[in-house]
Amino acid sequence: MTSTLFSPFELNSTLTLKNRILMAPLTRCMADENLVPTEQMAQYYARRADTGLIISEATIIRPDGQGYPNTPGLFNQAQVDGWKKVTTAVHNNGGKIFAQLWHVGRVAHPFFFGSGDVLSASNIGIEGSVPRMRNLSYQTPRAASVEEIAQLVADYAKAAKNAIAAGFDGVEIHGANGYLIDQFLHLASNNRSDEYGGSVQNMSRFALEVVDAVIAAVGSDRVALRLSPGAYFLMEGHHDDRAVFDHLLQALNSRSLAFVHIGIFDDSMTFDYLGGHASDYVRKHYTGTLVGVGGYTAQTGAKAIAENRFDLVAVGRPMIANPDYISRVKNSEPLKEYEESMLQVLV
Ligand code: FNR
Ligand code: 8K6
Repeated sequence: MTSTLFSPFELNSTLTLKNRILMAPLTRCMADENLVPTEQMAQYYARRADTGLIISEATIIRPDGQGYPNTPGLFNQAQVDGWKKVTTAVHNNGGKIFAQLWHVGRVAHPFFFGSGDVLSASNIGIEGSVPRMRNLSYQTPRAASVEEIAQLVADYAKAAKNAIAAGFDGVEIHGANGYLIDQFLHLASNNRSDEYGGSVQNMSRFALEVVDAVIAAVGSDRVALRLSPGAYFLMEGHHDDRAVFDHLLQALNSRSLAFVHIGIFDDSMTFDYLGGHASDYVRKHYTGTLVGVGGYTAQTGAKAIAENRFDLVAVGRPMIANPDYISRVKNSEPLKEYEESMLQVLV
């Protein structure tokens, strides 16, 4: 029974969603050579405006946050103008859209931004190479200094302001999937001994500073956060990670965010150190609106919401395969199966 998905959901006094199905953030690597969103991207998002909320593909806050080709930015006027076309097209079709704010940290490659260091929480690198550009191996990052951390926090806030100037309804801070903020939150990538490492308070500090700066910039009603307490991508899990997330989620309870969103590919995964599914773990510790994701259909998403496991469901790959996902589900029409080859064009 999916009808519960199609009733409006009040996120807060500023934003009400027309249904409970979100378009998950999906990197498409289709921005132009200056990382400006294109007209094709505007049409692609506009076709999905009947979802309750679109979360944009991850969008870099500054040049050294880039780790994949042609990912859009939100750090100059041309990019703001490009995104304005996207948000206008979505709004004209009656939709709402948040920008996902991204810095990849140690997953960055200077190939994309010229000279300069790759920054992370610590000087702990990852193995492997940039997808689609296998000749570019990942570099050992440099631990950001306290001054550089302050600048990063300011740059997240500036990108959030740019997002609002570009017409977005809000922002989702990308704190998940092994990227910069997540690199501060996990033991495998943070061995600092200053105020940003070594204790649960210190390891949570960068994430909370970014959250607070972005809230100060655009207001808490328009700010969401994506988190991966269960390490599954570009990150190794550690038994003691849990205490960090226990602390972080408790601290987030008093921040009045629009929502927290699980960062995971398949929510049927379980994590020993979290005592089960990542979504169930966050539900237990976080009292605000929670978005579940990862392998859900409209049916299984509706069931999870009915069981109070989360409040809203985000859909990723099926949304790539089916621009008309919402009407197909509403009318019980069959869905097209997602295939990786679909990533080559914006349909
Ligand atoms: C993703 N995902 C993702 N997550 C994120 O936070 N920012 C992003 O830019 C991307 N980009 C991205 C690209 C592609 C091609 C895929 C397949 C996935 C993860 C995505 O938001 C979602 O969590 C997963 O796809 C799981 O949901 P589904 O696809 O099972 O509904
Ligand atoms: C060039 C394309 C760049 C796409 C970047 C974002 C892709 C995110 C996809 C996440 C995939 C995670 C798969 C990990 C599964 C691990 C299961 C243990």
